[in-house]
Parts: sequence; C-alpha cells; structure tokens
Amino acid sequence: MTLQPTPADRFTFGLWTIGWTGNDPFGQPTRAALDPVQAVHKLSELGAYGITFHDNDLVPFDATASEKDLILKNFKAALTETGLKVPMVTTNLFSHPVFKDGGFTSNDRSVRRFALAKVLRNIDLAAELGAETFVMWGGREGSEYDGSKDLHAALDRYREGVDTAAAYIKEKGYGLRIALEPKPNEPRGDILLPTVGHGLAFIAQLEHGDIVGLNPETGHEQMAGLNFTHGIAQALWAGKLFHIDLNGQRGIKYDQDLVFGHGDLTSAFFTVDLLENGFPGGGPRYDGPRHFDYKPSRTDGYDGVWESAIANMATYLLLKERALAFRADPEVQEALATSGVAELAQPTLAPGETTGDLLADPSAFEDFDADATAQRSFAFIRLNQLAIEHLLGAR
Ligand code: GLT
Ligand code: MN
Ligand code: MN
Repeated sequence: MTLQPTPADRFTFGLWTIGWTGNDPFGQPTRAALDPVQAVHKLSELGAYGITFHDNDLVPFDATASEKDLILKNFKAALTETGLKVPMVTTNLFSHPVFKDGGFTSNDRSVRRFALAKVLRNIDLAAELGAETFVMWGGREGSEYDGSKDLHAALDRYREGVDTAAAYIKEKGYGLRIALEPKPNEPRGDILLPTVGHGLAFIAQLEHGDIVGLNPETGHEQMAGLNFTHGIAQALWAGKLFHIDLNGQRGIKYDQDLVFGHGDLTSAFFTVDLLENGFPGGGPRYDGPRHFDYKPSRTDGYDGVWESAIANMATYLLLKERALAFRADPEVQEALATSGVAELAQPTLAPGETTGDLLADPSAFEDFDADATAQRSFAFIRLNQLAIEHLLGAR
C-alpha cells in the first residue's frame, strides 16, 4: 500500500493549522508566520486536495481594499498554478477584541450587525472561490456567567444570524451550504451549540435549515466525553454531515488539536471505517473532503509542521487500508453475523403490522422466553478484538 496521498483522497487543511505560529495563552509564537502562497505550494506538493481559511487568515482584519486585492490576486494565482481547491471557507468572529462577547450573539447589537456584515461579505468570497461549504464555528458565542446572557434571546439571535446568512446564499444563487461546528467550551467558559446533538436540534428550528448542516470536530466531541463516531453517525443519519474536522484528542481536557490518530486511535479507526465503508447495513455516506483541523505542536519548527501535515494524511490512509481489511476478513464477517450486527437493520414490526397485531402476537410477549433469550452471548468482545488486531496490523 502507498501512504502517498493524491488529490483524489480529498485531503484538505486549514490555513490556520499549518500556519499556526504556536502562540498560546501562556507563551508567544515559536514559529515565524507562514506565507499563504507558500502554504498552497507546499500542500499541493504533499498531495493535498485543498486549502481552507478564515477571511482573516488570508486578509488581515485591518487590510485596506488595495492590500486585500493584492493578497487575493497572489493567492488565486497560486491556486491556479497548483490546481489546489478551496472547498470550504469560514469567518473569524473570535480573534478581534470586538468579538469578546460573541459575534451573532454579542449583547451589543452593533457588534452583531458588524459580525453579520462580515459573514455576508465572506460568503461572497467563498462563492467566488468555488467553495461548497461555509463553516460557522461560534467559539465566542457563549458565556462565563449564566446571569450575563439571556439564553433565549441568544438562541433567537443565533438563529437570526444563521438564517439570514442562509437566505443570502439562496438569494444570490450560490452553491454553498452552511456547516455549524460544535464545541463545548474554550475560548468561552460555555459555548452555545456545544455538541453535535445540540447542533442538530438547533438546525431543526431554522427557517432555512435545508442548507444548514454540521462540521463536527473529533476533539470537540471528545472534550465533552462524547463518542465522535457516534456523533458523525447521527449527523449522517440526519443527512447533516456536511463537512468534518479530523484531529486527535486525549480525554476531557483543553482542545489539543493533535494530529489525526494521535489521540484515541481506536476511535479514529472506527471513524475512518464509517467514512470509508459506511454503515454495515447501508445508509447515507459522507463524500466531502477529509479536512484536518489540528495544530502542529509549538515545540516543532517548520520541519515538524510539514511532518505533521504528512502524518495526518498517512495515518488516515493507513486506517483506511486497515478498515477495508477489517470489513473484508471472512472471520470478521462471521463475527459480525454472530453478534447480530446485520439483524438490527430489520424493522421491529413486520410490513403492515399494527400495534394491535403486535399486542395480539403471543410469540412477542406471552410465549416469549426472556430468560432463555437473555442467555444469548453477543460476542462483542471477540468482534472488537478482531478490530484491534486489524488496527495493529496483526491480520
Ligand atoms: C479555530 C477552532 C476550529 C475551527 C476553526 C473554524 S477556527 O481554530 O479551534 O475548531 O474549526 O472557525
Ligand atoms: Mn479544536
Ligand atoms: Mn475545527
């Protein structure tokens, strides 16, 4: 097998990931800034498919119109030269101090109007660059103190912001869909839409929810102690997995943004298994970019930055090969059958069966031997050990 990625693998990277200079709440940058044009060339050289960015990763917050034009001209030229795509664009509504209490949900209405205008302008840029997905990570939408935010009004304003952006996309006829990115906390003490589940429930309340889905991130679900594969599975089931942020996280702590697979490797295996092989019984599949949202450790220089970019892609490809081997193994097929994994796809009621029919069926209740049925071993341990042995390359 080859660990050399090609654009057909559809690996994409945020400009803010490889371009992270290593500043954190306790220390200054440990690396010099990365020129976006160089980032495009390097990613293309490494076999990536695309690059994504926040408006201000590319164009500084305070750039003049002519500075913006020049930056975009050079960036577009690099894209044309390399063939690298921009499948996703997002907006920075968190770095500037003006967003300290949020963008769409700041208590200050003038900030909310500025945030919305910033997003609409960036939607124009996203459409111009041919992006399909517009991510919204509301990192500053939240609070430290419950009494500081009218949460009912905050959710109303959040809905107003997202619906206005979605309506704008439709009005302009852009081929864009919005993907909300959940995160439980950091930088705010508590962030609104903290998990995939909250995101799905929020989307159901939108007027233009048909073009709004999710961009779940591995580490963000894991920061909340949740199962990332379950999260993306439910998003897929709901037809809402519009984009994905792959990375690594080790347990419930600050957002580590490690290389994909450098956190919970078993979870990463089942994530790739779901993305590449789909649900065992069929169902919706994810066909978007495999986007890495990680931070190259600040201990490393640019050697480590490019090493980590390669590592994300190589780990994904390794896991893909392992997941394909897992599914193809006859012993695994047998174990899946023993465990009844395929049985779950059969509806519980027979076609046309009513609740009356069920209640009148003695085999379902009166004659059902719960004690005998309880004796069945599902043999899940054997099945999981087979997964581990495939993951470790022992099979
Ligand atoms: C920020 C955050 C990421 C989001 C980015 C999109 S910005 O780095 O930590 O998880 O995906 O706004
Ligand atoms: Mn993160
Ligand atoms: Mn992310």
